[in-house]
Amino acid sequence: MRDKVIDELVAAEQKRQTETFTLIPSENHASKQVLDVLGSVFTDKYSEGYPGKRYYAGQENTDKVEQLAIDRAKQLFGCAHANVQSHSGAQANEAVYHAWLEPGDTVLAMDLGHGGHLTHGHPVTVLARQYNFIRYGMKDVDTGEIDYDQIYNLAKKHKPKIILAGFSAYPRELDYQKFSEIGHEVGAVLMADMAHIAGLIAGRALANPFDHGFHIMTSTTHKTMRGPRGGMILSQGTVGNPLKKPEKTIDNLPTIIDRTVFPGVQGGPQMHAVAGKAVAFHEALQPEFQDYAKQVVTNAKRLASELDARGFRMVTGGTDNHLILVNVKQSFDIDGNEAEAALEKVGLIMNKNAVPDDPLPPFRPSGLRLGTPAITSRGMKEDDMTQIADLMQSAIKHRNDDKKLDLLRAHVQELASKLPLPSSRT
Ligand code: DSN
Repeated sequence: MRDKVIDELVAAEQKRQTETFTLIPSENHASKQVLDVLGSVFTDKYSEGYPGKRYYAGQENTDKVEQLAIDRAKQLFGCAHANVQSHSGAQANEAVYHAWLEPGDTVLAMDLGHGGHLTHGHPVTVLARQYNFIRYGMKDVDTGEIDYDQIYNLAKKHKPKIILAGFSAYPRELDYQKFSEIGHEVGAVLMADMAHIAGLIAGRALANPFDHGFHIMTSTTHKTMRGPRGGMILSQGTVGNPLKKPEKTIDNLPTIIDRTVFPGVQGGPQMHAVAGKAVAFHEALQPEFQDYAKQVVTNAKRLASELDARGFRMVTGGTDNHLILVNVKQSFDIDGNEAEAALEKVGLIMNKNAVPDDPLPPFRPSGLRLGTPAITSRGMKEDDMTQIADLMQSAIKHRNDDKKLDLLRAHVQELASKLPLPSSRT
């Protein structure tokens, strides 16, 4: 018997997404084909191993699907190797650490409070029990300048095995060349966690760490990549046979990584997700995707300047990518929860977030994080950012006036009705 309750919840979620604007910077709207493939018969198949080297029969189609995903990822990012089996960005990072590090080895990574990610060694993670994480941060939170002298000094002192560039709440470009020079001087593997901006790199809107001597890039496939939820690991080096244990060298990273993903930390890959990744990479290889990636950044920059003009104080003063971090405590003397709730009432969906060295606790932080990947997928251009900024300002100003909030919500719904989700376009 069909589960009508879940059918109704899917329909309700479709309606919620259609009638609101998603401004959470790590969310996006996948295409119809990505959604179709995720619900395909590939979900039924076990494919432990890699194309041509499987532990189960019946792989004539899965082998082709995975090889296409691998080849397209390599083409998009200009690298020698791609592992598309990681179930998430967190698992991709975990696999890289286990591939290259011995217990107790040191990783130099960005502090969570300055924009890094939990998997970059936050003390609450299991990873922090196994490895020694040293953290760097911004020199100046008003400009977002990373303290490269601090990174150099920490690298000389602690001799990290991995130097990690990457973030989940940092609105500026990183200087990959500087990371690379430091990493090569101390003999560290250079790893870029590009989960947030991989689509912007693939779309040539932002710099590619591989152009600056990085060895490894990890990412999710659902954020700016606009594909299915999942992860991937890209690397340089020589691709070898993952069934044979190679010597631990930088050149052998591709093989070491493959062996660590499977059988090291995962069992069967989720072939419906791998097929969805292949579709998303195909979409990202089209010329229109470059227009999309550039528009995401143009929209974010314009939104930042419109917000600035309305009294929103932003960490680093603006943005170079898709992401904006507002200090709502400093701007309006409210916390991130109050701002998030008021904006949700009018149909603008974003998330509370800590600001650097936040005096408030993580569940009630001072900041609000937002971004433009999803609204750009719905077709918004830079001139539309004025309306978004106006609506945000009004929602915060009238946060205790339910009647006014209802009127604003009706206005958002009307705007949203003209911009259908990409998956519902024919
Ligand atoms: N949850 C993701 C984000 O929102 O940035 C990172 O893991």
